[in-house]
Amino acid sequence: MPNRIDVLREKINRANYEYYVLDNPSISDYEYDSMFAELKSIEAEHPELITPDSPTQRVGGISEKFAEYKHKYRLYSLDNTYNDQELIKWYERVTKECGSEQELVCELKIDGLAMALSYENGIFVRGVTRGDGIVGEDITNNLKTVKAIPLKLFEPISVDVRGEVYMPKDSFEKLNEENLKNGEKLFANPRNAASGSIRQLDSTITAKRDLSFFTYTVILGEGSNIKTHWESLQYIKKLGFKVNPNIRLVKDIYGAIEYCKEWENKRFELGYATDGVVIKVNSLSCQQELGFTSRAPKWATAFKFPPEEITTTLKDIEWSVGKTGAVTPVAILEPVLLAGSTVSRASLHNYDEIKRLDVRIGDRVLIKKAAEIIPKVIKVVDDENHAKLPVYQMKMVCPDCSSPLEIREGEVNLYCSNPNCRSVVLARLEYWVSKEAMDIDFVGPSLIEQLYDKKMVLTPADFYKLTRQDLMQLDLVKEKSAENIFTSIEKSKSRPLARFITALSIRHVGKETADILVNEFGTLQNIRNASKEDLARVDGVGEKIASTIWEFFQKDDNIKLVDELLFLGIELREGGEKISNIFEGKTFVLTGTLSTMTRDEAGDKIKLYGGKVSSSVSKKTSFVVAGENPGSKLDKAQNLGVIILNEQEFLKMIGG
Ligand code: 0OW
Repeated sequence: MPNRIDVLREKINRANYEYYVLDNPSISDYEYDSMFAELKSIEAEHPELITPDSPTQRVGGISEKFAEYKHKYRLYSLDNTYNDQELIKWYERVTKECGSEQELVCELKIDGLAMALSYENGIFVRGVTRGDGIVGEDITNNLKTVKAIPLKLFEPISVDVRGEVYMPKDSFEKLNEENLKNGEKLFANPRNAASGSIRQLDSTITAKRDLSFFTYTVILGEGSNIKTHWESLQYIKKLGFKVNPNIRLVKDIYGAIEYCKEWENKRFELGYATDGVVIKVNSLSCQQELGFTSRAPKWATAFKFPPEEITTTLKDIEWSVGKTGAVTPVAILEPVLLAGSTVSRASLHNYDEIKRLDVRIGDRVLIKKAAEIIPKVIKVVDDENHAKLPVYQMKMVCPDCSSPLEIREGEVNLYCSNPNCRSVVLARLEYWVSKEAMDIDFVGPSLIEQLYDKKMVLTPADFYKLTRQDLMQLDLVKEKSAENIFTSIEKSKSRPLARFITALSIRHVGKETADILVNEFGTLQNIRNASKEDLARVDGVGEKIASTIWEFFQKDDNIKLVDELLFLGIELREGGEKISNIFEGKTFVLTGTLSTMTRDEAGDKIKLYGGKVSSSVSKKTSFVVAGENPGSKLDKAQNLGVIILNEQEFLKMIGG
């Protein structure tokens, strides 16, 4: 006779299954809550009776960090196709290899994060992020909070499954509304929100994020009599997992193409973000014959939906002043849902683009979002409304300080002519402290505005004159944060020379050009003394950038700034920053998210070992270091035969 605690567990797990897996609850929230409360109180009296599959065990504690875990079975990526022709080509390779026509299974490609789940005797024992497909992070506690992941299967078997953790769209909107209210950063899309939520060190935060999970792969043992992927999906459902209800078995590629066309628009009605369709050969023996490339199965392909376009109204054009004084236009739009997120601003690039498009305030405009970057205005919807609107006139004055704007030879941008323009100075100061520059924590835009408006910081050198007492004069800065800010500024005094050069906001000189200059000249003094010709001769610099660099170091204000920074104790890790030359002559490209360091930190390490870092893959690339969720750079490296390193292999090369 099962005791009360077993009955409660069974009922609550069943209720979770019906609610989170079947989307079809059979009991009220009230009934659920009272059973849950009863179970918690019994377990509180008899903690020795608690079992890992008890529904009360879904909210763990706080982890220090996530342990790495080497997957027992590798998690593969997917090759992409973008149109019917490519799909047909893929299918022809499949039928050529496997002989006759092949049935295919179509699955919506959930835009979330791939996870590997392990069960022992029906109990959930481990959940690991995909990582680089070979090594991931053990986030079992966090995954336990995802109620669509069963803690106990309907069969007491030991099995491994894979699926996608994701955040439903309405949970994403709700989370962003909360973050907006609390002045916290907003997530760009549900996938980023899911990523930020599932990798919380405090799983009680994860538990509040309303994540879900679709399962799509089960690793079948040798003895399995399952012959097709479709059957495996039914089996996954039978075990108690949530399988996407829109899967479809089709007889050939034309059925798959039809499915893709149907869902290209229907997907916006779904409660979760998708970015394409995954098409898989149904026959497992044919899958076996086809096998894998180095990163993806040949028996599956991802059809990617085209980046979306949508029409909305142009309400206004705002001009913002950047760190180089460039004044760029931003379209203020009637908010609209695009590619899974609400869009209210889009790029108009520059004044020439405004004239080329002939956009007018009040126009209906078509906007498009490629990859994950800010949407852009594609064209005006040329209708009778457009003809009635006045042509847009740009007031040729800076939107911030009203100084006249200047057009510089060979430039499309307009520039504020006032070097002391508040917006320009603030943008420069913000850039100085940014991650890719001097990387100063605890100093954000609002603090910089306070420091500037109180005339405590007008140039980057002024940061290094601040005392703790100065900082405590600022609003909301108490002793502890004054200490954090002061220490963080002090720490930034010893950064690699390339970061210092980057931080100076020299026009056209970002991280990559700064690296080139340091590799070439070795010390700041050599760069300051270099002639225009010396600079122009450097591969990757050229005439135009050479003159902006040379002019920068001729200007009195800049000479004074650099001398003052050095006087205030900035110690640049110059030529001697190379601690070995193992990477001499080697060029690296970094892609994806590394788990043990940021990409900037990895870049600094590569330079410490005499290597160079580039942002694009070419035949000259020596290595591509691929972290989690690598982008198209990995595909390009693959096609060019560039050596691909995962994070572990990279760390081994630097003795990490
Ligand atoms: N995101 C998905 C999805 C799916 C795996 C099996 C072998 C290689 C891919 O909905 N429905 N099916 C698969 O099948 N993968 C998916 O997502 C992949 C996993 C890794 C990168 C993509 O997110």
